[in-house]
Amino acid sequence: MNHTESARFGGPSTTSGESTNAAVGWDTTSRNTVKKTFIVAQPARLEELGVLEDLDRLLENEGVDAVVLQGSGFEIPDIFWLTGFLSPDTIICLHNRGEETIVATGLNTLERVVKESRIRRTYDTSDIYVRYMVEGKRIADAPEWVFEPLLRDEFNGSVIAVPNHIPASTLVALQKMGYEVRVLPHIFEEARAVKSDDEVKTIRKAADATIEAVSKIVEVIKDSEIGANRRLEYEGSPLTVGRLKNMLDHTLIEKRAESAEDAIVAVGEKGYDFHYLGRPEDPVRADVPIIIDVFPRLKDLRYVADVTRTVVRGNVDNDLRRMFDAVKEASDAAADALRDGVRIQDVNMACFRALERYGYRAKLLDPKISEGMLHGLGHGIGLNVHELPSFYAKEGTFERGHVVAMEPGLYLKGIGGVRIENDYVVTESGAERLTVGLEDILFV
Ligand SMILES: [Mn+2]
Repeated sequence: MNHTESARFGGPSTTSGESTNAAVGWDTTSRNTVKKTFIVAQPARLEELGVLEDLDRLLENEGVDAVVLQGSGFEIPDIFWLTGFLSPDTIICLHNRGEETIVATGLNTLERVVKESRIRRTYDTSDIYVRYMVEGKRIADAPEWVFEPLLRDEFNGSVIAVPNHIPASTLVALQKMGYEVRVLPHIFEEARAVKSDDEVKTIRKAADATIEAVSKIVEVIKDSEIGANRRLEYEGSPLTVGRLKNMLDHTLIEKRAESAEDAIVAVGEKGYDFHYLGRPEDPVRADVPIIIDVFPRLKDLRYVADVTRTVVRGNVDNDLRRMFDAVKEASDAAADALRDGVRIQDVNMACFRALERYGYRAKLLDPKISEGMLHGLGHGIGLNVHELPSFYAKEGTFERGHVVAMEPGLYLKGIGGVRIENDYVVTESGAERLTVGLEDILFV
């Protein structure tokens, strides 16, 4: 009996639209596990939207028959992307090329996968997990206990791909079992690079939350009094970076979003170091650029946005104004250049040339410089803050469905930094901006 076919089509299926209505078909033909095949009425969104075709095509190009994942949806974005299952519990995914993904897990996690994920094929490992418990072991101590029956029953090929984040113990176990294992470090990231309409919609939600949070603290900076030594005061007490970040976090949490790591609030010359996060006790001052770079994740939907604004309260001298003008032009030039099929390096160059017109140089063209645009133009965004496409790719083009953050910036010693960052989805006719509703240049 072909277990794969039985798992896909053997169980009774529900056709009602109720996502919690799971029918259970029993399959006791497996040799040492009692296997339940669940057919649930969850919409298989990724399949329906054709996104999994990207993964299958990549696997085919690499000549592999399946890919295996192990971990939790919270820790491993690839697992959440493939299954829609958000949990701290470790699950094992087997994706045979061209077929529906199988999730192997047991006990109450299995029930939750059936109820909460879009997975329609499961492999019950409950009795194996009981054995781990009885013998006081964990999967890492004996991965073959679970992988041997799973692959024997559900895998018909010989070459298995694994991403870089597979546990080392599992990699070794798969090799010992005699499978040819190919490490494809970026296989899922490549598959994830082109977003579905649904994913773009979700990133737009993250973008809205981010813009609202940044807008709120820009208002606070605007409403602050300029006190002694040009330090800002808000509602009667000194305005610090810590206070601004707390306000940022409060707005985000109301939108069910939270800073993925931290946020950058860099005041004045400290912004020259474009990685400087800002310390809670840093005072917020007038007449200097304040870089606010926020890259939060939606708590439930997991996608991120990435927005930077540089705001000045008070006086803007000519040198600083010139930096803003240059960065704004670079930002617009890059956005104008971004479209389906354009070479990645051409978008970089559109940005750098705009800066050159103002006499500023880019480190990517001139590695010796210590002032100017000191970092790359941007990065893909999605379930991670930095993902494909890479703006450093020597060859390669942007494709329809890529979602990117572009963040031209200028950094001058003694002055600090000016950076503008917005998120875009690449379309056939150009770039559609997702981060809307807040001016790029903010003199308040
Ligand atoms: Mn960014």
